[in-house]
Amino acid sequence: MFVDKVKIKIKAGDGGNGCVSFHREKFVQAGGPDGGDGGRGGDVVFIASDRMHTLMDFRYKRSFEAENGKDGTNGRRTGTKGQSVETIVPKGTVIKDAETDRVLADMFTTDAPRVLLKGGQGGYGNQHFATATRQAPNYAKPGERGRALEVVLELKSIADLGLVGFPNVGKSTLLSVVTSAKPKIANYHFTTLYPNLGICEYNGYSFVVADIPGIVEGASHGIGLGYDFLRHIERTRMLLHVVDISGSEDRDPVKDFDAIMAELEAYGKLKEKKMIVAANKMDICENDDNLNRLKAKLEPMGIEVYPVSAATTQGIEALLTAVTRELRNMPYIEPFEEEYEEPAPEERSFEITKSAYGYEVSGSIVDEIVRSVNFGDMDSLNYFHNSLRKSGIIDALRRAGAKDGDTVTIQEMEFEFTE
Ligand SMILES: Nc1nc2c(ncn2[C@@H]2O[C@H](COP(=O)(O)OP(=O)(O)OP(=O)(O)O)[C@@H](O)[C@H]2O)c(=O)[nH]1
Ligand SMILES: [Mg+2]
Repeated sequence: MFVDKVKIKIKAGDGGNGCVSFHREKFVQAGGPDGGDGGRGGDVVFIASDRMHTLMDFRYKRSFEAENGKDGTNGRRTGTKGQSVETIVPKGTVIKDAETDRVLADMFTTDAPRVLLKGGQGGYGNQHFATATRQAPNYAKPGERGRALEVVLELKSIADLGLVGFPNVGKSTLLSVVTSAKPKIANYHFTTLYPNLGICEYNGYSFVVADIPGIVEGASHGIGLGYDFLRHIERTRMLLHVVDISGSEDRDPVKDFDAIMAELEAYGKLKEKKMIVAANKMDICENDDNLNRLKAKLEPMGIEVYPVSAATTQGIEALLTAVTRELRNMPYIEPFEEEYEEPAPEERSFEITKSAYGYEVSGSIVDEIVRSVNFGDMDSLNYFHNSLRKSGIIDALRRAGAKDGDTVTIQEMEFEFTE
């Protein structure tokens, strides 16, 4: 089975929590704080490979999570960093944000691993919170949470020359003749079900050829195999349009040509690509009528037509000479523009609701502050109060009408409001 589009979930590792600990040693009383920092969470990394050709593996595994960082421990020991998760995708895979459809990365080359999500930072241990007046800080910072994201992987093959045409015209045969690829070839429609790539070397020039399934009239409406697979020739520099010039199966090569062009146009930009035509199966042509009709139509449009036989290899050299002449003068295709933004730290917010009993504060800021506090400790409570003030919660409560002595509920804990 061939899979070239999948949706997966990725998540960076959470940072480990900072540790609360105090130095203990024989004969040393009241040692200082020595809680280590949490380790960083692992990253989510993508690597492109040219030995993988489909996204099939992702049908079975759709979730990729990096390891969390370990918590810090006593003796100022930093927790170990979480293992990154390295995901291998076929070269040419485009990674998009499933929600916004923005291109996050185009895995265009095999030598550039991409960090898509960075692991969360580890939290500071209590060793960092000692000051002259606060020698026994009883709190530490929790680790930062790793970000999670849903992404769409889309394989868009990277090739120089794309073969297009009706089914059974000899596209795969041609690929097998000009490259060492061994595609399936048979005398029926839709023999090719997924793209085959091969490398052609001709007169010291080498280029990648992509053979795709046949296109029929109405492919853009889902007839035949549809036309989604055209994404695999989107990035080619040039198209080689193969027609069965012998008109076998009672087909008319000129009409076939038009039908394919209509489908390419329906797909989008493909019609603007440079195109050369291979009039294939010349070996079984009774005369040159079809060839002459096709030439008469296309040559005035600037489209060259080369009579060939993939079966006997007649005309192949002239065709390859023309193809390499064009390719040599064409710029290479650029990767897609990436719209990656360093993910903003999770939107931190809070909300105040007023009830008959007083005020309730909720939201991600509160969760984080509460996670880092030891409510059994006076110092820690001061730190808590300070954090509430710094994040604007005290002001917001006052604006909402809170007065000294009012009850404020934060995560099921009740406090008396004091300015
Ligand atoms: N006589 C003759 N037969 C050919 C030639 N090229 C291909 N064929 C035959 O045409 C049939 C179809 O060839 P394929 O290469 O599978 O055609 P295709 O265009 O890839 O077909 P799909 O994958 O179905 O789109 C096979 O039986 C080939 O042997 C040729 O130049 N001359
Ligand atoms: Mg084929």
